[in-house]
Amino acid sequence: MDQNRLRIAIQKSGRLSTECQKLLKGCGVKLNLREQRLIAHAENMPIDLLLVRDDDIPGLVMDGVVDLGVVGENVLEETLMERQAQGQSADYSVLKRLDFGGCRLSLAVAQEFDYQGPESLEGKRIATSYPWLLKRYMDRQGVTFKSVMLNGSVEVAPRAGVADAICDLVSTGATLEANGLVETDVIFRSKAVLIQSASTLPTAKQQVIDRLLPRIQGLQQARE
Ligand code: PRT
Ligand code: ZN
Repeated sequence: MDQNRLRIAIQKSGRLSTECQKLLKGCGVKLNLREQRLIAHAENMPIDLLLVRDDDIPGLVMDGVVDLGVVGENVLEETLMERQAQGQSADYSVLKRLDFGGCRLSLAVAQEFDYQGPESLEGKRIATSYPWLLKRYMDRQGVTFKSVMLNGSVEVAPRAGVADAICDLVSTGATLEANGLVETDVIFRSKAVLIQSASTLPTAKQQVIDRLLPRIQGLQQARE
């Protein structure tokens, strides 16, 4: 990779990818994304895009492998807590909270569960992809529980007898409803954010960021 080109990590395919590409396009960045490769070079600006899984984006930024990244605050905060616990570098700064990717991380139980509050989950198994965010919330509630780590199909865990409750992302609530679950506690509210690595950038790269930011600001204002 060319050291002089600004490196931005975005989700390759998923809920954030279309919006990210739209954002860059709106900033005047011309991309050739036809071939689904790891790296895409902007044609008219010194920018290289890294197309990766969203879970990898915070680490790439915190390790200084890329200069910028767009990721959900849920993934960012979870990675931050995990890396801090493991003594890994976890520095970054948020350049902009974006107006897409909105969702909430919530606890949910089966309709027939007699839920009286987080204390109803004392000693229970909770399926989640966000064990750190869940633990922080439950610690604050003074409730101990067993975490069942699942990276997919979290919503079927109660029916499958794998867990008593779940902690998963919700946007419309349709997935919970379809699985006979009821949302009980919102534990984290999230949107996509543009983050920057903590390392000092060469002037040329910083100038590209200084050109992009007002454009992003303008795009978001236009959509309000
Ligand atoms: O492959 P990769 O690892 O990159 O993608 P992924 O499958 O891990 O993530 P993806 O594309 O599903 O989500 C990327 C990001 O979008 C998340 O980290 C959130 O920041 C944001 N986001 C916004 C959501 C949702 N809304 C959302 N509804 N992420 C996931 N969901 C899922 C949720 O997990 C549940 O399965 O959608 C379902 C619930 O939706 P509703 O509308 O039925 O409530
Ligand atoms: Zn992911």
